[in-house]
Amino acid sequence: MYRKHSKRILVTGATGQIGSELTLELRAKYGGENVVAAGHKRKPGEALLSSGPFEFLDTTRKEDIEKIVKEYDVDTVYHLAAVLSAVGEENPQNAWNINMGSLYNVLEIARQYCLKVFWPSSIAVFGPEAPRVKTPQNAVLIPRTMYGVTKVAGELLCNYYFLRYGVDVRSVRYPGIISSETPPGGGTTDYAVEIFYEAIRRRHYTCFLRADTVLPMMYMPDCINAAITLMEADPSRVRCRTSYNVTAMSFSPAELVAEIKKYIPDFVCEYKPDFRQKIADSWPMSIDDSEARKDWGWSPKYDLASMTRDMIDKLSKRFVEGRL
Ligand code: AKB
Repeated sequence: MYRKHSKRILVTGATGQIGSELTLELRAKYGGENVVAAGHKRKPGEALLSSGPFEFLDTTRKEDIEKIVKEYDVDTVYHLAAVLSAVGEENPQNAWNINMGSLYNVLEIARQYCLKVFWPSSIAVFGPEAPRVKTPQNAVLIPRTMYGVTKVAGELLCNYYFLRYGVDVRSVRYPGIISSETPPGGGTTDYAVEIFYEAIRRRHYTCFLRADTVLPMMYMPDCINAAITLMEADPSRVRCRTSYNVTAMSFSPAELVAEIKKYIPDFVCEYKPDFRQKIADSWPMSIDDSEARKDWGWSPKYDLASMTRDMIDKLSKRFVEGRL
């Protein structure tokens, strides 16, 4: 069931927060023409369009995914298309249909065409019954959001396809992802990206979480590195086929504000918690990722200080150039 060399990769959700940067990294590594970006935006960004093939794709339509897999002779899929936690609570039925429907389609196609699959799970698999500090890999999974429900069901489905059909599917449970290129959409951890844009543009931000809400987070270079390192690991090192805990740092909005103020001293943050507070309160504050470190050498590079420095540096340059 394992193919030795990846030659053609399909990235679904390629116009999203993770997809837009992961696709470029995969193209740099494997060649632009070998990485097909697929998304549901009719007009993706210039960087995606000019560096390799782009296909419009609705991942709930199995035949459309299959068409791309056949046309490009795809052997590896990074399946990122999904509805996130906050948007998922606005329309849980839609979140179930998109998240589960598209994963099921990808796994079925992987079974039929012998594909290797990367699929991101999330810290949203945990609920209040799990220990909230240093949440272990095998803690109880009773999420309170539909997004979390789809991630738990998705992990079980991945494990099933591995055990039953030998599909080489690999997954990590991402914490909140902070990035400078494409903003996230519809997550509970999105404040940690929005705050940088608003700090630079307006010196003011209204945060939708309480000042003391600690959540696990990761900077985009580490997020990409986790996906590619896991996908390149020898199969014998991938002992977990549900999903690996991974993390890089944990902080609260107040701690992030203090770090940003080192660069923008007159920055002011107000706090007006909304429905997302309840979601955040049901999630871990920190994650134990020792199994990922032990099994396939996971090791993040960025902490709160180095991530903040890099974000401020990148976004300030764009602001000065009038591109923010
Ligand atoms: C979200 O906030 O929904 C995501 C996640 C933690 O999976 N960023």
